[in-house]
Amino acid sequence: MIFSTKKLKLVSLFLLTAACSFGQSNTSALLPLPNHIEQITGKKNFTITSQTTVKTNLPKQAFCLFELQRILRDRVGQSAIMGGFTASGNSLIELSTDPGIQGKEHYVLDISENKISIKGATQDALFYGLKTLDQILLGDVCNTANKQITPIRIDDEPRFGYRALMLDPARHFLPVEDVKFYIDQMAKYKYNVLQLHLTDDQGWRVEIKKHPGLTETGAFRNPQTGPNGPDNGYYTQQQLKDLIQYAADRNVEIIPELDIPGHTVAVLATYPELGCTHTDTIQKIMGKTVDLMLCANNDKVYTVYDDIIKEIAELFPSSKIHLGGDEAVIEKNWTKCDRCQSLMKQLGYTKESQLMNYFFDKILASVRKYGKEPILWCELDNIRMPANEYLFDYPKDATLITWRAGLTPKCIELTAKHGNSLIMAPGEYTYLDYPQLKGDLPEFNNWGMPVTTLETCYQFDPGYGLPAAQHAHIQGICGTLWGEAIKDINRVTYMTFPRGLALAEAGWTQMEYRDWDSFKERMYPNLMNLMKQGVSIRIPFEIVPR
Ligand code: TNX
Repeated sequence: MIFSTKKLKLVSLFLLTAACSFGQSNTSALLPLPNHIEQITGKKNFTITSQTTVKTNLPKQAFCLFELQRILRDRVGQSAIMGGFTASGNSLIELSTDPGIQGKEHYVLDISENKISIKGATQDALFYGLKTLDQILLGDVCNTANKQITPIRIDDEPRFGYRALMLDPARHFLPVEDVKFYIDQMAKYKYNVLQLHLTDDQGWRVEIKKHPGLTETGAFRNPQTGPNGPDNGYYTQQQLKDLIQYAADRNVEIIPELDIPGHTVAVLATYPELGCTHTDTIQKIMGKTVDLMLCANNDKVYTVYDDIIKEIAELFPSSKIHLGGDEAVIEKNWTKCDRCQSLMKQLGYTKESQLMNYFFDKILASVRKYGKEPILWCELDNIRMPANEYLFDYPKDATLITWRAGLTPKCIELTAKHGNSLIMAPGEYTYLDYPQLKGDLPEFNNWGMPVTTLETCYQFDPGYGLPAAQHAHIQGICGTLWGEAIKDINRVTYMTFPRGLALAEAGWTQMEYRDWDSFKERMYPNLMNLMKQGVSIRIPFEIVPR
């Protein structure tokens, strides 16, 4: 084929730009993409030497200082001298809090010939500056190999303050060490919340000192398989304290979830008397998700849960407790229960679903009494309502999470109207238990679930394309990894990555900077890094050009 001169010029221009954009550089592995990057050209590189000194106003034991040393050791095989407050020199790393920088997670990373400066108002912000530095070193392999870093200035803060992943050790138990391993991966991508789904039909996974029966019975659905199988096990309060601190060091807050009034077989297996009048004698078998519920008109439900919420509130420093509220099959429980029916009459209710208000009024009173705020799954009860009418009776202090496929636009609209905060976990984009590709490992294709590909995940805009004023109440995102088919940590990470990278960018990066092609490029070094660090991930073969 013969090109015209004009065409040739175009082709060479294309080849030149392609060579530049495919060339490995200091931005090749930045993920989530920072919101402001300034390349500084024409200046000399920073060199890491045996004389590189750290200037800091942080206390000696600050986690960020250990993290800085770890990064230097792992990426360039060098540790820096801890010079403290007055350090100086021509290879200086300054890692200091600076109250002048607005925003809890806002960091400024400035690399010049003689100095790397990482500043932010909090240690959380500094931690993110370090994570970005780590990715600069990961991406710019040739310079890193020479212990060099090219000058750059990154001034970055997240689009959303709530960037969560959810684990479900209730369905299949995950030992503490595995949860820590997961938190390590979350921290690399600037996630800051781990929602722990601690109770469900399949298991009760948290020690409650006043009710030891909950774990004695509820944590071992298959006792003959040993104490630590995927079906068995629970976290002691001491283990959770340690886990909470481990997460906090990495700027991850753990939010506990106790799912009620449905998803409660593990409680009912221990205390059958907490169910409805007609379910007392049903044998409670933990294993499957079933329709049983706690009774709405049973004082013992409220006293036992007050005890539980008290201990949970004392244990978890988070200001929030998630109380579930999803998939309550009212017609098989409260509709048939003598006690619930008489309560309805007494209160003058016409629909059983109104008992949800009564139930959560009582439960949320305990949550507030112990100084916490509730989170609930957003259920718009369109099944029992006339078409296009939605029941919305949530109290204002409840943060809701939208999840049901198709209902998110309605959840956004109703929460805005009623003044509730909202977290985005729409099934279409953020369900990490859905298979990543049709025919991908059959065990993940149970229930004929919909497929959520990496590209679909990446298309997720947590603002749902709305103007900022209409989504100001959206706090952030949550990727949910339900555990029915997820039996161990390798499966957990396989289902999370690389889709968790796409969601991390959805939570952090402004839409105007997000781009699928750029994401794919930046993903590769990160996948290699995860694999090198022993994380089982899924390689997205379907997006590799053939
Ligand atoms: C729905 S999402 C559930 C979970 C299941 C999940 C499976 C939500 C609030 N409830 O109990 O594990 O679907 O995808």
